[in-house]
Amino acid sequence: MSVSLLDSYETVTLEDHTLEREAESGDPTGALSWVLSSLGVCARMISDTLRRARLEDVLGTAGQQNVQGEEQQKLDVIANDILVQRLRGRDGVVVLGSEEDETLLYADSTGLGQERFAVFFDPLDGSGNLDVAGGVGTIFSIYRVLDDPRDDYELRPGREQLAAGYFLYGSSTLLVLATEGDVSMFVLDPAVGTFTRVLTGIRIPSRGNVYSVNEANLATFPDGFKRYIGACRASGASARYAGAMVADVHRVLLKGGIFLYPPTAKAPSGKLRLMYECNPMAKVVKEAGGLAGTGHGEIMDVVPAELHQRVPVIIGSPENVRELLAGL
Ligand code: AFP
Repeated sequence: MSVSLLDSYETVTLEDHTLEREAESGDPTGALSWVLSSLGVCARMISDTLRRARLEDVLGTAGQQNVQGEEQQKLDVIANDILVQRLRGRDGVVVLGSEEDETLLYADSTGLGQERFAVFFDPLDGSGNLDVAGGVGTIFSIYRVLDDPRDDYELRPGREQLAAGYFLYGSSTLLVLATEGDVSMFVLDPAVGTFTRVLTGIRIPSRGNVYSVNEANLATFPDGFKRYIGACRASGASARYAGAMVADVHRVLLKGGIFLYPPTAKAPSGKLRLMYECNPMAKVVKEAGGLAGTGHGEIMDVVPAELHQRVPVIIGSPENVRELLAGL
């Protein structure tokens, strides 16, 4: 009997996966795969920088605030520079929108096969966790650009996202990628340097017993949210809150439950940003069979008025989200 070792080497990388999906969708130009591969390189660079941050003394604040008046960490600035520099030079990427930059950035790119993209990102979500080695992530959202953007690109609702996802820099570095009809997960293999697919066709559990919310703000939540959280407590549900949307939504995606950031007295329109936090997370969760709303409709239906717009967020397993919405 001959022994074949080939099966153990049959891995699917991020690039294999995206090329496969592009071919299936009848668009085998490889243009999107080119952008995702570039994001993968950025994530490897960010991941490496994070793992060495304490050794290289790049923790702590950068001594400046971002456009939203939030204290920037040195690593927020580094992660943003990595993404902007690499993506700006990538064929096909013509518009960039970052949490750390005040306005949209435009790149002069022709595009592979004339495919052109706008990419939005939160370079380092949860950066308040950096000093304590907690989970942080990079969130991204990609749109196809149809018209010539030349300095007046019109922001589009999340429903038009072509692909979205996040890198989570936790005990391992992983990527969750949502494309039309699929959510897949990849783990960075540090020895080989590739994102290797470990799960595909991810489905969120229809219900979960975890709720994830900053309960310190409870007193100023609207009444419907207060009642829902009271019901969660009474039902024996567990609370989990990492303070990084990436880490909290990732738990909900795999184990079920609900993640919330309701309006508060401090942030009456919600705290989390539509274009590079809520829309991409909504796409991931919805493509996996979950729900994502603002309390007044679907997140991905919101027509954006500006790059840094904030919205309230209710996201997670369909039964949990429906229960909350029914009581609002
Ligand atoms: P930072 O990136 O400034 O740490 O903010 C993280 C975040 O945008 C999101 O990832 C968290 O879910 C949320 O803010 C935490 O906010 P609170 O500290 O108000 O709970």
